Amino acid sequence: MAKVAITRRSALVIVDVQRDFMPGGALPVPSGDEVVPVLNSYIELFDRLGRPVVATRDWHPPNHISFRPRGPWPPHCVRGTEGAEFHPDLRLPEGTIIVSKATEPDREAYSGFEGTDMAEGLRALGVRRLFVGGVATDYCVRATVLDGLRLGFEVFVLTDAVKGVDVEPGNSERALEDMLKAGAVLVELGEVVTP
Ligand code: VGL
Ligand code: ZN
Repeated sequence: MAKVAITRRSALVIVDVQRDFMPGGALPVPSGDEVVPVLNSYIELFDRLGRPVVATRDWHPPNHISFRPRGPWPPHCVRGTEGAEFHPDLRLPEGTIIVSKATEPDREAYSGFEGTDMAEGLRALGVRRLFVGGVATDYCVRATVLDGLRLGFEVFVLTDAVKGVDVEPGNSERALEDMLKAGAVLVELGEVVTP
């Protein structure tokens, strides 16, 4: 098993672990809540090492372009609503950097880098290596990982801490292949080592 180190220049990026993406929410990711305990394990590791933890959140205005009938999705993660809250069992540490995205009515933004200052914020902290988990594998995780690579970060995808929507069967598998092809590395908890 390949080992991957949480270096001094590493950060954990948790994508959109919000109530509306969980079973029972407005746009549920099947078994989406299963990422929560695994992410809590990663959070503990990063927090113990004093490495940054970033949590992105979909933070839509009520008339967002991605909502029917303008877009493909039911209304979800409307800023300030209960559905937009992080999963209550996600143990985000004090000092978590929260990145709100897709906040403009007429612009879709699946990536946590799109229209935000996440790249600048991470670079200012000296971060070069990202460990990315969350939902959905085939949308916001994929877009965030591909953007991270394009922006010059090393990106490790936490395969045991992501879940996809799979509107078409296989979409999450294909998304992981796309990330691999673009240069991402797939890892799981047992492969992550601390210095
Ligand atoms: C997402 C669909 C719509 C995601 C966000 O977080 O993956 N998917 N908005
Ligand atoms: Zn959305």
